[in-house]
Amino acid sequence: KYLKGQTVGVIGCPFSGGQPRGGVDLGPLRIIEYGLLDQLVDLGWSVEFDGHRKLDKLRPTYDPDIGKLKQPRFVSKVCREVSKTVESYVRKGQLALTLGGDHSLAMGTVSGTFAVHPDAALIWVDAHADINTPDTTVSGNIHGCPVSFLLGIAGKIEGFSWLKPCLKPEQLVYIGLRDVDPPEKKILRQYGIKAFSMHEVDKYGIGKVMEMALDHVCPGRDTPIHLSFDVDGLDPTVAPSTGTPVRGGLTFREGHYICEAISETGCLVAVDIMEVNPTLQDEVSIEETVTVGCSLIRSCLGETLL
Ligand code: Z70
Ligand code: MN
Ligand code: MN
Ligand code: MN
Repeated sequence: KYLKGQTVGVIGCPFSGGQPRGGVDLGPLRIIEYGLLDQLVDLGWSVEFDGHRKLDKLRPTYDPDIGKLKQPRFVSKVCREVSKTVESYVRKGQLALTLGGDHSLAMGTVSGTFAVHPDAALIWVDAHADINTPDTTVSGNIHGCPVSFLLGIAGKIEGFSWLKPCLKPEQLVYIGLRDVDPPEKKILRQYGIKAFSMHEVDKYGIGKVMEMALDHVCPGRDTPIHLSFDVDGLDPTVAPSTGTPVRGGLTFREGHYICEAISETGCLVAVDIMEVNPTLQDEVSIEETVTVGCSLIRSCLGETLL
């Protein structure tokens, strides 16, 4: 509906500046090494990939905290560059596929999509709500804050003036939440943001949850969709190699069903696969996590079981 043909633009974002652990910047390289691009070609897609973004060169020499926020100028510069890249792919009618990297990158990816489709829907799959503001964050890690910046409730932060509020609360739906900070719960309630936590996934099943989630943000099944998928939304037994695993997450099939149901709408315009850290856990866990990342992407791009 919104894509011209079947071309996917792959944006490798080796970046870890939104949180303290190294290694998540190696996620995109491992996913590509694993053979993702060939898999997408086998699915019938034309693939455009001109190498991983050179993001480290954007690191400022001096980047003191702003309030509690850590590495704010670095995160801002990287997200600004990623935003332009995603925007250019989406504007060409290509599916923009971003490989993270930590989830602060979503300030860039989502703003890029919404620059082309201001009426788009954002489906955020995560254990975490990532909606802390610069005031409410305890950790100061910006990967816990991107949604507040996109909504325009983060206040004015030096260096982030390029990022205009682009997301309205009713354009957003969460799936998989189970580790939400008290001030984040307050924000979700205050803005009436639709969220299907693991409690709702247990109660209704993933089939009904996806129907309700899509009814909320994509009621006529004709709204462009941006899917931002943090692999820690999956259970740690399914995706162990991630910085902040939280027990009680989505099963392998629930994660894939989310991607399949979104793919079936024909409305998907952008996908982020975030927080794969191929330096955490043992080699088997790493391979499992990279493998599941690739198969989620294939489900998004139309792979079916039959
Ligand atoms: C916490 C914070 C977070 C991912 C951790 C955690 C946020 N709410 N997000 N891991 N992917 O620091 O704001
Ligand atoms: Mn996240
Ligand atoms: Mn539009
Ligand atoms: Mn998370």
